[in-house]
Amino acid sequence: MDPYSYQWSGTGRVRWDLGVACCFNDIVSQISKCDLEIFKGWMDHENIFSDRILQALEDTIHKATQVFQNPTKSCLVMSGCGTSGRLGFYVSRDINKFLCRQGGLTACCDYLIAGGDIALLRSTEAQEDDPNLGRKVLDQLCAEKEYVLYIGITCGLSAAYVAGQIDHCLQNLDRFYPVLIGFNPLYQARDHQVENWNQTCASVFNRMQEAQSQNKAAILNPVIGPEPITGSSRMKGGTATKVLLDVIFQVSLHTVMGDTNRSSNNSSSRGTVKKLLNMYYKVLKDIPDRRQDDIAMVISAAGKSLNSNGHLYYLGKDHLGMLGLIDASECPPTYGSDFEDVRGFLQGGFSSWGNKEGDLGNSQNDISIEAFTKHNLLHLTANDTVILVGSSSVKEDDAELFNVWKEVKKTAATTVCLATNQSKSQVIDEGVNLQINLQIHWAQLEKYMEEFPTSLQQQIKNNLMQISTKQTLNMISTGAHILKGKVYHNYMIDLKLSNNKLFYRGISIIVKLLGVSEDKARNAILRSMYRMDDLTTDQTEAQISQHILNASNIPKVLPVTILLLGIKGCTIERALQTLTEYPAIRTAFQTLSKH
Ligand code: F1P
Repeated sequence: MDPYSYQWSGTGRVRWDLGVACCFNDIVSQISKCDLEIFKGWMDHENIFSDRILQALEDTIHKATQVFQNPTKSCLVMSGCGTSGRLGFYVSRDINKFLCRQGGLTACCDYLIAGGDIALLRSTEAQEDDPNLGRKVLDQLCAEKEYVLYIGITCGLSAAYVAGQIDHCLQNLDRFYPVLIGFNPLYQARDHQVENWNQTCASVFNRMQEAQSQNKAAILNPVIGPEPITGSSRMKGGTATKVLLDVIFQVSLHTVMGDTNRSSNNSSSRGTVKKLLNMYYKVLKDIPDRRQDDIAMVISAAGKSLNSNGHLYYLGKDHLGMLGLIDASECPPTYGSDFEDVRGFLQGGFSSWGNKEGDLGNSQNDISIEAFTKHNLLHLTANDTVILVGSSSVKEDDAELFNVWKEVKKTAATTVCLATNQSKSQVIDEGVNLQINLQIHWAQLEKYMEEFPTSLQQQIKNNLMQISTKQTLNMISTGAHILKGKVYHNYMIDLKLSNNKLFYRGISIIVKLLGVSEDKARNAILRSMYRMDDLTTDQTEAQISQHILNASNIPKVLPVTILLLGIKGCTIERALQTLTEYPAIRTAFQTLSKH
């Protein structure tokens, strides 16, 4: 069996070709099928319903319960890089809000993300490579706490930042209970050398096994199969992360909120976990099935916008609106797109976003509806698509959002409503061009909900609406970039090589696509990064962190590399000229190969 056929990090097998999916409905159904592997598992690996994984989930739930019961001396920290860090932030904020709404419970969740709060909006992957930084910020955050439930998330078991933190927990097991969330088997954890460290992700994560056998750690790594777009862990990996985190909190809060038997009764807690997982399965299957045509139409509109140098904007409020910003933040690193191409705005701006560092300041990062009104509204044209995320919860008293939406509908832009709790056939919004009704069939889920108190039922419903919204937004932005030619077979061929893992991912994509050796691929990538036909010795011999520092902001590194290697005698100048004429690398490659 080829061990790489299901690996996350850049080497996944082509199971389907999203780059040429023949119609938009195909994109929806292929991504949906792929998401369901979260529950069905992959080949004969341990999946989310395997005994060991369910046990690890229950152990984590038990520890979370203890933290919620003793919030002054303990805390719960979710940490990760990129999408994993953003989802940790998102969930921690959601749970804290829930805790504050319940009498007698105290907010005690916190988050860490490599690169700090700005990384919640903009990718800053270089810091993902730094285990010492990870350790330091965790240590500082928890200095006052006697007991910490630490949940480190790294879909590919590949982030040194998280490995540094787990290492810290393993050295302080009297205070820390580490949980690792990821979706590769442990033997596929990243084993590359980490600069300035004598360990690797694999060596640290493997050490967790011993702690797990002594009930001092938990490894939550169901294997869920490759991403629809190789390595794009924002999609299925992100969704699986949110499912696991949601279930951990839903069950532990259930216990804390009254059913005290539950914490000591593993079989009933296992039953609850399975019920919840089944609800997530049903929602993630049902909505794309029922709304395939609607989602496909929006993908088509968004793709046309990106293809004609227009924009895709998400407007929203609260938790559903935040998902628009998270989806947007992932587009530049994944597809090499400009920060302005896909952007999200939130009613209330940073105060509603709720990050620790508060207002992240300058107009470029402003996420408020006011900023959208000031800088974007007036420039909307027929080339833009604007999506109101969670539209059914936007009421007239949300004056800011309500009024701006009225104005958006008067422009030539394509307007889309993404509604979550509409009744079946209700018209969502007069005057809107397209709509996707993400209404969940609650009646079918009633039997699963019965055992939960009403306030928790509402929380579970919110979480299910969130997961469905996340999935739909991922489909739209992914589909739009496929239409823009940013995907070849199922590889993202314009990703930013902005950290060690992504540098190697770039090499492996080139090796796979062009059948060249690793050395050749690396050399051509460096030529493309430095925009030089002949590299200096300093350049060829520099550490990877140096290349990233020098050249990670250079655009179209992989497209240029593909042309350099794929076309005989192609120079940097010719590659760049060709990409100006044919911005979609697929077309550029096909055109040049004919000459
Ligand atoms: C973290 C991550 C991804 C991002 C990119 C770089 O991955 O930031 O979220 O899309 O692939 O890495 P992981 O640590 O969760 O595997």
